[in-house]
Amino acid sequence: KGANNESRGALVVFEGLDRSGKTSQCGRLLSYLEGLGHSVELWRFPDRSTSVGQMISAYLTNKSQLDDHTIHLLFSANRWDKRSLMETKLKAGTTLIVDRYSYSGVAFSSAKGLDFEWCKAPEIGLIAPDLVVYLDIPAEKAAERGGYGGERYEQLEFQRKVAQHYKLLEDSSWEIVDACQTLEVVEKQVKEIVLEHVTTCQKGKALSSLWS
Ligand code: NYM
Repeated sequence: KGANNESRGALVVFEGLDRSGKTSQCGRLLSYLEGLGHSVELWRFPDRSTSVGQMISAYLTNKSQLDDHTIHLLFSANRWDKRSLMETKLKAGTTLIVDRYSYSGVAFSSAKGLDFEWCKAPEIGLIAPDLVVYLDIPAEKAAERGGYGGERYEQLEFQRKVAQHYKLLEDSSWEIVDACQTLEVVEKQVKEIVLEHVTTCQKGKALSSLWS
């Protein structure tokens, strides 16, 4: 739990291509921070449990077809649905580890050919992460990792484009971790980076908004 009433939780986002190891690393980080006595929760986007999330899930599993703009706005709406709860949790001192966020939203949709600035617009005003851990892996290497599932977007050529668009989103909140290393080495680097940021937030760093 936080050291005093003013200390807030950190918003830590994981980004990277499909099969870059985000989900494994998020799980390990969660146990680590819990073990240190922090109040921490693991979230993910898309959150498939909400009504918007179910529409997104149907789209990703090819059970429904949607215009590219429409699905982009649904992904964004899925985050807006959680914005106020996110703020409440952070202010109450809970650190949130989030598996994908607005950067996925923009990188995947703009890789399809949608205008980059248009893709960013609906994300404006969401809470800005204190830290974005980008798990960096070439699309070819990610594809070798047990192959992709059958969901939309899980194709080598498309993932290459997504990687190019992710690069355009990098800002000072990003830490790039080489995801070609072993799970254990990545885990160690992630823990060090995250702990430093959690401490900074406890010391009173203000929350800010995307994209500024
Ligand atoms: N995805 C995810 C988007 O296209 N836009 C978004 O805003 C988000 C959060 O959904 N291939 C894509 C990236 C993934 C897919 O994510 C499902 P996951 O982490 O495999 O459940």
